[in-house]
Amino acid sequence: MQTVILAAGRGTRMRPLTDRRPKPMLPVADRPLVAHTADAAVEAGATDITLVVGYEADDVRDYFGDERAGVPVEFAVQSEQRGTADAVRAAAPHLDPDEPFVVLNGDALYDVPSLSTLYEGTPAVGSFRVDDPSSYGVLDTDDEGFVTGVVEKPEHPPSDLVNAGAYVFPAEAHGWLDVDESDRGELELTDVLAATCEAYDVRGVAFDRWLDVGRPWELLEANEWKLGELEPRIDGDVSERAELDGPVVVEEGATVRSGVVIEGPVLVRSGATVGPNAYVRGHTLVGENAKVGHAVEVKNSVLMEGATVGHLSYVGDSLLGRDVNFGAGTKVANLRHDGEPVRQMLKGELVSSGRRKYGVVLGDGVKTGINASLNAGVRIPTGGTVKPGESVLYDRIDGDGDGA
Ligand code: TTP
Repeated sequence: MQTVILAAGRGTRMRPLTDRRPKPMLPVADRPLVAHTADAAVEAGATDITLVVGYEADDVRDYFGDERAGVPVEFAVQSEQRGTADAVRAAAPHLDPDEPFVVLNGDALYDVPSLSTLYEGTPAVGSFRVDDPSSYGVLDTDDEGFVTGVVEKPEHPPSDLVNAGAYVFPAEAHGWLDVDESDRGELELTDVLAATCEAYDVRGVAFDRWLDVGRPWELLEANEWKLGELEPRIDGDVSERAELDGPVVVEEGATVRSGVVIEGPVLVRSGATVGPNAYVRGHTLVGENAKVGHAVEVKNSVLMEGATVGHLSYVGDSLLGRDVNFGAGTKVANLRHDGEPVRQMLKGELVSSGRRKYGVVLGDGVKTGINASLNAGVRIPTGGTVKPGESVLYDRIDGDGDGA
């Protein structure tokens, strides 16, 4: 079925990681986030893919080219982010108006068997069961279990099924894309779904696994998921005196030196070096050309391309942007003394990450001096510096808050 993947978002909640790249291009294990969406779509039955791009569009274009696993890929530009219905409207010239179409959010991970079930019939909407749906769009259903609509952030949720941003629309819906602006000033795909629910019995397909990747800690969760699925493989240069336990992938061109202990799931990408004498623990991505040096411990973290943690450092539950450089002895805190979930500033508000263990989010090119210490939940902007011996207790993005 023809498939539209929405990848035009600015990803402001992911700042500073999205200062220079669109959110769908953030790394999740061995490929960008949106590549997981596209690959799941191909496996589920996409016959052609239109990627809607906007912010930093060339990054997405350059990565995909004109096909993915034999399925043709085209690009539609949404120049202004006016909402998800507007994004699909931008894709319309690439679609066959006489055929149904699938729409997927390009910043979500879907499990393939569930997505395949979604592709099996028209119309349908994907959902995911959560304990507290009140902060999501929640599906309302009739007595027969068909979806009647989506209620945004309801005080009294009509079900525990949240909208997973995955839809199969009938051909008629091509004519229903001109929706009115919603209360929050956007042109929303849920209004196209509402029109579809009026005309059709819409199936709700509950996904077994799903993850919306909108906030920085969700990028850690996405990597936890996808690193856990990697098949162990050693193509790089690994010292006989290194110890690799559990699922570990060392790509061709990567080096693991003596005295290193790696506990998978861990992916060491091409050009990266680990060690000597480093300890890399589960769910860590050591990105292309990144370096983890002597007496460094890294746990449950993402080191993007070229990030360097050279000597005597601890990095836990953290996201390090491209070419970040840690001075010797830099330490990251990832736990509050009161054991409460670590909080982080997001769009001017202090938000709970829901994680007891959560470290820092550093923009591309951040440099720390020797013996710097970084408090749990702190973000440092792209190109930011931390002085030697400095303790960064509070968030540094736009001065938008005073606490972590
Ligand atoms: P959101 O997560 O709501 O928006 P975003 O990605 O810009 O993130 P943030 O709120 O942090 O700024 O978007 C959901 C999906 O829809 C995502 O895949 C991006 C896509 N999208 C578009 O392609 N065009 C749009 O106009 C909007 C609003 C979203």
